[in-house]
Amino acid sequence: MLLDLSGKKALVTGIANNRSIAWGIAQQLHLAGAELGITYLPDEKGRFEAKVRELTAPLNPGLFLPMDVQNPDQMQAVFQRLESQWGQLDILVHCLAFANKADLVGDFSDTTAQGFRSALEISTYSFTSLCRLAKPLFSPEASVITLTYLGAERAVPNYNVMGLAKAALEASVRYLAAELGPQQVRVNAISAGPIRTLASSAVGGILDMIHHVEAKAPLRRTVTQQEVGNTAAFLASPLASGISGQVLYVDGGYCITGL
Ligand code: 0WD
Repeated sequence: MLLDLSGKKALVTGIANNRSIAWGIAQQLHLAGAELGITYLPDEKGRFEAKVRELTAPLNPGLFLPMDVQNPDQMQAVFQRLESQWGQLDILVHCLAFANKADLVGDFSDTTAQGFRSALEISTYSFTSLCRLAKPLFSPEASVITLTYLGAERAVPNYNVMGLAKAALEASVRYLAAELGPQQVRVNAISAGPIRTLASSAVGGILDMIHHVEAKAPLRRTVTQQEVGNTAAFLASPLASGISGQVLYVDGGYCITGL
């Protein structure tokens, strides 16, 4: 069986620029034949919108909509459009996260209640909200994908509150896989190795993390957005029809290493 997503409708969240992991995913889904819907985080001056619109134009997205996951009305509007224009959803990609910069450096115990709440609301609860809104629209054999990191299960310097958000996200994957499985919807996470992006540059010492992985990972390198995109395309396809509730590591093998 060849990887073929033609005729599938895919909603991709979290494209900020050409370094975004979501951009790598969108490109690979498009190459495999999927029709894309893109959401972007709106800002007052519309700079994000213009940048993401220009970047994604060559992929001819059938839907291009603002969605701040802290704005329930905006989220609902996306799914109303999706229902009226597409009628169903085959692939849902959740590829966004946020934590206060101050909470991504130094001592974990300094995390504020506000920082804790916003990290978990934006990075974790948004995944559950998206699945709830998409539930009536999922086609049989739909695939849901989110992005996580090893800091969910190990104490990684500076990752701090985001580690908790990712641990809760990985638990959400299991609960949502259990809930949506009877309607044949699969839910999985990709645990990516460190990649330089806008979001990761907020994590203190990200370059050191990347250099460490380059020295220690079995493949002696970190991974690319395209490699994560390839895995997302696989998970979205019938080739992965038996896989649900899993965390798949796309990290050059780093997570298996001891000393
Ligand atoms: O090393 C890395 N880059 C890794 C990233 C390793 C493993 C996992 N990940 C995860 C991230 O935690 C995240 O879940 O991959 C996902 C995508 O992150 P990215 O590609 O590294 O980051 P980026 O290109 O910045 O995209 C994340 C985007 C935001 O960008 P900024 O930098 O402006 O926060 O998430 C979006 C936004 O576009 N975003 C939101 N979207 C809707 N509503 C919101 C929001 N409230 N907040 C942030």
